[in-house]
Amino acid sequence: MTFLLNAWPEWGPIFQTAFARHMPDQPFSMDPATVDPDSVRYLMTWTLPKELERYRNLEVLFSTGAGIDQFPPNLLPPKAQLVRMVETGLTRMMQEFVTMAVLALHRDIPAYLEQQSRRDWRPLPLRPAWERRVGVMGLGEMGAGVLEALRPFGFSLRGWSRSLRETEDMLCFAGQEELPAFLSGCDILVCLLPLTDQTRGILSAEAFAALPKGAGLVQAGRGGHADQQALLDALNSGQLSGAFIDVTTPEPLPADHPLWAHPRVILTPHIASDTLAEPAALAAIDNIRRHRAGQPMPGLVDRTRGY
Ligand code: NDP
Ligand code: OXD
Repeated sequence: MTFLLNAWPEWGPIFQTAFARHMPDQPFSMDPATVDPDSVRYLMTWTLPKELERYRNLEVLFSTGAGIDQFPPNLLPPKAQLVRMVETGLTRMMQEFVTMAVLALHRDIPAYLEQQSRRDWRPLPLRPAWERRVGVMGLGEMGAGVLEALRPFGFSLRGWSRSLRETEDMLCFAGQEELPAFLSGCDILVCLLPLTDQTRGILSAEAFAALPKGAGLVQAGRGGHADQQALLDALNSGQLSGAFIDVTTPEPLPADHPLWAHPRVILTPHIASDTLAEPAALAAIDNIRRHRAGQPMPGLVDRTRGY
C-alpha cells in the first residue's frame, strides 16, 4: 500500500516527517527504482511519470496542483481515482495575487506605468470601487476564494460557472448562453477556470468584444483559455486597457513574443499561487485516511466533466 511521491527532492523529508507523525503505518517512497511497483496504491505527481503503467494496482493519482489538465486523459490509468490539490494555502495565495491585480487594474496602474515611462505626470479620472464591476469566471476553490477576498473593497461582484450559484451578495450567471450577459458587465474580468474541452479558447475575440470598452483582465487560469492573438488585438485596440497574465501557451513564451514587451501587460511566470510541501503532505494524508474509510475525498475529479 505504498504512497509514491514524484516531486521535487526537497519535498521528500517534509513528506517523510508528516507521514511519520500523522500516518506512521503508511509506507512512503520517493524512489521508483527501488519501490515494488505492485505495492504502489497512491501516487502524487505533477506530470505523469513514464513508468506509470508499472503501477498496476494504483488506486489514487494525486496532482500536486489544483489543475489536472497536464495529465493527458488517454494515458490515465482507467480505474484509478484522480484527485486535484485542494488546500487553503493554495487558495490564500491566489487570493493575494488576484486581489493585487484587481486593485492595480482598478487604480489604473498599467496606464500609470506607461505614463511613467514617458515622464508624464497626469492624474486619470478616479472611480470608486462600488462603481467598478468585477467578474470571476470559475466559482470553485479559487474563484470563490477570490470573491471572498474582494468583497471587503465594495466592488460590484459577479460570477460565472457551469452550474448556477444561489447567492444574495453577487450576480450569478451560468452556462454558455449566459456568458455574453456576464461579460457585458465585467469592468475587470478574472479567469480562474480549469482547462477542459469546453473552456479551451474561451477568452476569444468574441469574448473580449463582449466586455465593456477598456476592461481589465486577470488571467490566472491556464494559457489555453486565451486566444493570444485575440488578446493582443484587444489590448492594441484599447478594448482591454490592461492585463495581468500569469499563464500562457507555451510557458515560457518565446523571447520575441509581443506580450513580453506590451506596455499594458504585466506578465508573471505562473506564480499566482503554488503548492507548498507541508500542506500538500497533510492534504494527501487526509485524503488517504478518507480513501481507506470509503469517504469522499476533497478534490476528487469527475473525469467525464474534466475537472
Ligand atoms: P474547481 O474545480 O474548484 O472549480 C472550477 C470552477 O470552474 C467551477 O466553479 C466550475 O463550475 C467552473 N467551470 C468548469 N467548467 C466550466 C464551464 N465549461 N463553464 C463554466 N464554468 C465552468 O477548480 P479550482 O478553483 O481549484 O481551480 C481552477 C483553476 O485555477 C485550475 O484548474 C487551474 O487552471 C487554475 N489555477 C491556476 C494557478 C496559477 O498559479 N495560475 C494556481 C491554481 C489553480 P461548477 O461550479 O458549476 O462546477
Ligand atoms: C496549479 C497551478 O494548478 O499551480 O496548482 O497552476
